Amino acid sequence: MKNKILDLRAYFIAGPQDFPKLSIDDSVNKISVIIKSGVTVYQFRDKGTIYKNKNQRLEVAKRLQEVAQKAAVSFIVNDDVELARELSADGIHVGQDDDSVSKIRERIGQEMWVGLSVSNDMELERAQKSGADYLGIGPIYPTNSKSDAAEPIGINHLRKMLEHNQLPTVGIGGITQSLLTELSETKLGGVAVISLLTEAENPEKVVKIIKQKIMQKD
Ligand code: TZP
Ligand code: MG
Repeated sequence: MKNKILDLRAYFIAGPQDFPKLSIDDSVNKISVIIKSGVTVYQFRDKGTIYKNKNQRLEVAKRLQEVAQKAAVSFIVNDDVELARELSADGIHVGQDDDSVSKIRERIGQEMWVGLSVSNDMELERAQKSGADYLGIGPIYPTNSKSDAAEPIGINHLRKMLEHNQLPTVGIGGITQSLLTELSETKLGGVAVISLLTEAENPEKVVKIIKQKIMQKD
Protein backbone atom coordinates (compact mmCIF):
# COMPACT_ATOMS: atom_id res chain seq x y z
CA MET A 1 0.00 0.00 0.00
CA LYS A 2 1.19 3.44 -0.79
CA ASN A 3 0.61 4.69 2.73
CA LYS A 4 3.17 2.13 3.92
CA ILE A 5 6.91 2.21 3.33
CA LEU A 6 8.18 -0.05 0.59
CA ASP A 7 11.19 -1.68 2.23
CA LEU A 8 12.80 -3.81 -0.44
CA ARG A 9 15.88 -5.00 1.46
CA ALA A 10 14.98 -8.67 1.94
CA TYR A 11 12.42 -9.57 -0.71
CA PHE A 12 11.32 -13.21 -0.56
CA ILE A 13 9.56 -14.90 -3.48
CA ALA A 14 7.97 -18.35 -3.40
CA GLY A 15 4.97 -20.49 -4.11
CA PRO A 16 4.25 -24.15 -3.50
CA GLN A 17 5.94 -25.02 -6.81
CA ASP A 18 9.26 -24.11 -5.21
CA PHE A 19 8.88 -27.12 -2.90
CA PRO A 20 8.21 -29.90 -5.41
CA LYS A 21 8.76 -32.64 -2.81
CA LEU A 22 6.25 -31.25 -0.31
CA SER A 23 2.47 -31.33 -0.13
CA ILE A 24 0.74 -27.97 -0.59
CA ASP A 25 0.11 -27.77 3.18
CA ASP A 26 3.73 -28.48 4.06
CA SER A 27 4.98 -25.95 1.54
CA VAL A 28 2.63 -23.30 2.96
CA ASN A 29 4.06 -24.04 6.40
CA LYS A 30 7.63 -23.76 5.10
CA ILE A 31 6.88 -20.47 3.31
CA SER A 32 5.19 -19.17 6.48
CA VAL A 33 8.30 -19.84 8.56
CA ILE A 34 10.38 -17.89 6.06
CA ILE A 35 7.88 -15.01 5.93
CA LYS A 36 8.26 -14.77 9.72
CA SER A 37 12.05 -14.84 9.60
CA GLY A 38 12.49 -11.09 9.15
CA VAL A 39 11.97 -10.58 5.41
CA THR A 40 10.59 -7.19 4.39
CA VAL A 41 8.47 -8.30 1.40
CA TYR A 42 6.85 -11.58 0.44
CA GLN A 43 5.78 -12.15 -3.18
CA PHE A 44 3.22 -14.89 -3.79
CA ARG A 45 4.61 -16.29 -7.05
CA ASP A 46 2.58 -19.21 -8.05
CA LYS A 47 2.17 -20.64 -11.47
CA GLY A 48 -1.12 -22.28 -10.53
CA THR A 49 -0.17 -25.70 -11.86
CA ILE A 50 -0.43 -27.75 -8.70
CA TYR A 51 -3.91 -27.05 -7.42
CA LYS A 52 -7.06 -29.12 -7.70
CA ASN A 53 -9.10 -25.99 -8.35
CA LYS A 54 -9.02 -22.19 -8.26
CA ASN A 55 -10.49 -22.08 -4.80
CA GLN A 56 -7.62 -24.06 -3.33
CA ARG A 57 -5.18 -21.54 -4.81
CA LEU A 58 -7.16 -18.65 -3.35
CA GLU A 59 -7.13 -20.33 0.08
CA VAL A 60 -3.35 -20.78 -0.06
CA ALA A 61 -2.85 -17.15 -1.08
CA LYS A 62 -5.13 -15.98 1.75
CA ARG A 63 -3.29 -18.06 4.34
CA LEU A 64 0.06 -16.65 3.24
CA GLN A 65 -1.28 -13.10 3.15
CA GLU A 66 -2.49 -13.50 6.72
CA VAL A 67 0.93 -14.70 7.84
CA ALA A 68 2.56 -11.75 6.08
CA GLN A 69 0.11 -9.26 7.60
CA LYS A 70 0.74 -10.58 11.13
CA ALA A 71 4.48 -10.33 10.56
CA ALA A 72 4.18 -6.78 9.10
CA VAL A 73 5.64 -8.03 5.83
CA SER A 74 4.39 -6.45 2.59
CA PHE A 75 2.37 -8.93 0.52
CA ILE A 76 2.77 -8.76 -3.25
CA VAL A 77 1.07 -10.96 -5.84
CA ASN A 78 2.95 -12.05 -8.95
CA ASP A 79 1.17 -11.65 -12.30
CA ASP A 80 -2.42 -12.23 -11.23
CA VAL A 81 -4.09 -8.81 -11.13
CA GLU A 82 -7.49 -10.27 -10.26
CA LEU A 83 -6.07 -12.15 -7.28
CA ALA A 84 -4.25 -9.03 -6.10
CA ARG A 85 -7.51 -7.08 -6.29
CA GLU A 86 -9.54 -9.77 -4.59
CA LEU A 87 -7.09 -9.90 -1.69
CA SER A 88 -6.41 -6.15 -1.59
CA ALA A 89 -2.75 -7.06 -1.71
CA ASP A 90 -0.10 -4.44 -1.01
CA GLY A 91 1.16 -4.78 -4.56
CA ILE A 92 1.29 -6.61 -7.85
CA HIS A 93 4.46 -7.64 -9.66
CA VAL A 94 4.49 -8.11 -13.41
CA GLY A 95 6.91 -8.93 -16.20
CA GLN A 96 7.47 -7.63 -19.69
CA ASP A 97 5.00 -10.10 -21.20
CA ASP A 98 2.15 -8.98 -18.98
CA ASP A 99 -0.12 -5.97 -19.46
CA SER A 100 1.55 -2.57 -19.31
CA VAL A 101 1.85 -0.85 -15.95
CA SER A 102 -0.60 1.88 -17.03
CA LYS A 103 -3.21 -0.71 -18.02
CA ILE A 104 -2.75 -2.50 -14.73
CA ARG A 105 -2.97 0.81 -12.88
CA GLU A 106 -6.38 1.39 -14.46
CA ARG A 107 -7.56 -1.84 -12.90
CA ILE A 108 -6.03 -1.55 -9.45
CA GLY A 109 -6.06 2.20 -8.78
CA GLN A 110 -3.36 4.22 -7.05
CA GLU A 111 -3.23 2.42 -3.73
CA MET A 112 -1.42 -0.74 -4.75
CA TRP A 113 2.26 -0.83 -5.62
CA VAL A 114 3.21 -2.07 -9.07
CA GLY A 115 6.57 -3.80 -9.51
CA LEU A 116 8.04 -4.45 -12.95
CA SER A 117 10.75 -6.90 -14.03
CA VAL A 118 13.45 -5.67 -16.40
CA SER A 119 16.32 -7.63 -17.85
CA ASN A 120 18.13 -5.27 -20.24
CA ASP A 121 18.97 -1.60 -20.93
CA MET A 122 15.99 -0.94 -23.16
CA GLU A 123 13.48 -2.36 -20.70
CA LEU A 124 15.12 -0.36 -17.92
CA GLU A 125 14.86 2.87 -19.90
CA ARG A 126 11.20 2.27 -20.73
CA ALA A 127 10.46 1.31 -17.15
CA GLN A 128 11.54 4.74 -15.87
CA LYS A 129 8.37 6.38 -17.16
CA SER A 130 6.12 3.34 -16.93
CA GLY A 131 4.51 4.34 -13.66
CA ALA A 132 6.02 1.36 -11.81
CA ASP A 133 6.74 1.93 -8.12
CA TYR A 134 9.76 -0.34 -8.08
CA LEU A 135 11.76 -2.56 -10.40
CA GLY A 136 13.25 -6.03 -10.25
CA ILE A 137 16.44 -6.26 -12.35
CA GLY A 138 17.62 -9.70 -13.35
CA PRO A 139 18.58 -12.38 -13.61
CA ILE A 140 21.90 -11.01 -12.40
CA TYR A 141 23.46 -14.46 -12.09
CA PRO A 142 22.48 -17.86 -13.53
CA THR A 143 19.42 -19.27 -11.76
CA ASN A 144 17.74 -22.66 -11.55
CA SER A 145 14.48 -21.27 -10.19
CA LYS A 146 13.05 -19.83 -13.42
CA SER A 147 13.08 -22.00 -16.52
CA ASP A 148 12.51 -19.15 -19.00
CA ALA A 149 14.95 -16.69 -17.40
CA ALA A 150 16.80 -14.30 -19.72
CA GLU A 151 20.61 -14.24 -20.04
CA PRO A 152 22.32 -13.26 -16.76
CA ILE A 153 23.22 -9.56 -16.66
CA GLY A 154 26.34 -9.89 -14.51
CA ILE A 155 27.51 -7.53 -11.79
CA ASN A 156 29.44 -5.13 -14.04
CA HIS A 157 26.56 -4.54 -16.38
CA LEU A 158 24.18 -4.24 -13.42
CA ARG A 159 26.33 -1.40 -12.04
CA LYS A 160 26.08 0.41 -15.37
CA MET A 161 22.33 -0.13 -15.56
CA LEU A 162 21.86 1.31 -12.09
CA GLU A 163 23.49 4.57 -13.20
CA HIS A 164 20.49 5.07 -15.50
CA ASN A 165 17.85 4.25 -12.97
CA GLN A 166 15.82 6.48 -10.66
CA LEU A 167 13.42 3.89 -9.24
CA PRO A 168 13.70 1.75 -6.11
CA THR A 169 15.11 -1.56 -7.34
CA VAL A 170 15.79 -5.12 -6.23
CA GLY A 171 18.29 -7.39 -7.88
CA ILE A 172 17.16 -10.93 -8.63
CA GLY A 173 18.45 -14.22 -9.95
CA GLY A 174 21.04 -16.63 -8.60
CA ILE A 175 21.78 -14.57 -5.51
CA THR A 176 23.74 -16.53 -2.91
CA GLN A 177 25.14 -15.47 0.44
CA SER A 178 28.64 -15.01 -0.92
CA LEU A 179 27.39 -12.62 -3.63
CA LEU A 180 25.75 -10.24 -1.14
CA THR A 181 28.90 -8.20 -0.61
CA GLU A 182 29.33 -7.20 -4.25
CA LEU A 183 25.59 -6.53 -4.51
CA SER A 184 25.64 -4.37 -1.39
CA GLU A 185 28.19 -2.11 -3.06
CA THR A 186 25.71 -1.22 -5.83
CA LYS A 187 22.74 1.14 -5.72
CA LEU A 188 20.25 -1.71 -5.25
CA GLY A 189 17.64 -1.18 -2.55
CA GLY A 190 17.46 -4.90 -1.86
CA VAL A 191 17.73 -8.45 -3.08
CA ALA A 192 14.90 -10.70 -4.22
CA VAL A 193 15.53 -14.39 -3.68
CA ILE A 194 13.86 -17.75 -3.98
CA SER A 195 16.37 -20.54 -3.35
CA LEU A 196 18.64 -18.65 -0.97
CA LEU A 197 15.77 -18.74 1.52
CA THR A 198 13.77 -21.82 0.47
CA GLU A 199 16.93 -23.90 0.80
CA ALA A 200 18.28 -22.19 3.92
CA GLU A 201 18.62 -24.34 7.04
CA ASN A 202 18.29 -21.22 9.14
CA PRO A 203 16.38 -18.56 7.17
CA GLU A 204 16.42 -16.13 10.10
CA LYS A 205 20.20 -16.09 10.08
CA VAL A 206 20.34 -15.59 6.30
CA VAL A 207 17.81 -12.73 6.45
CA LYS A 208 19.88 -11.06 9.19
CA ILE A 209 22.95 -11.24 6.96
CA ILE A 210 21.00 -9.81 3.99
CA LYS A 211 19.79 -6.90 6.12
CA GLN A 212 23.24 -6.25 7.54
CA LYS A 213 24.71 -6.13 4.06
CA ILE A 214 21.96 -4.30 2.22
CA MET A 215 21.22 -0.91 3.64
CA GLN A 216 18.10 0.62 2.19
CA LYS A 217 19.22 3.29 -0.24
CA ASP A 218 15.94 4.59 -1.59
N1 TZP B 1 13.01 -13.81 -12.07
C1 TZP B 1 14.23 -13.65 -12.55
S1 TZP B 1 15.31 -14.77 -11.89
C2 TZP B 1 14.11 -15.47 -10.94
C3 TZP B 1 12.91 -14.82 -11.17
C4 TZP B 1 11.63 -15.13 -10.54
C5 TZP B 1 14.35 -16.62 -10.04
C6 TZP B 1 15.11 -16.27 -8.81
O1 TZP B 1 15.31 -17.40 -8.01
P1 TZP B 1 16.70 -17.69 -7.27
O2 TZP B 1 16.52 -19.07 -6.69
O3 TZP B 1 16.83 -16.66 -6.20
O4 TZP B 1 17.77 -17.63 -8.30
MG1 MG C 1 4.90 -12.45 -15.25
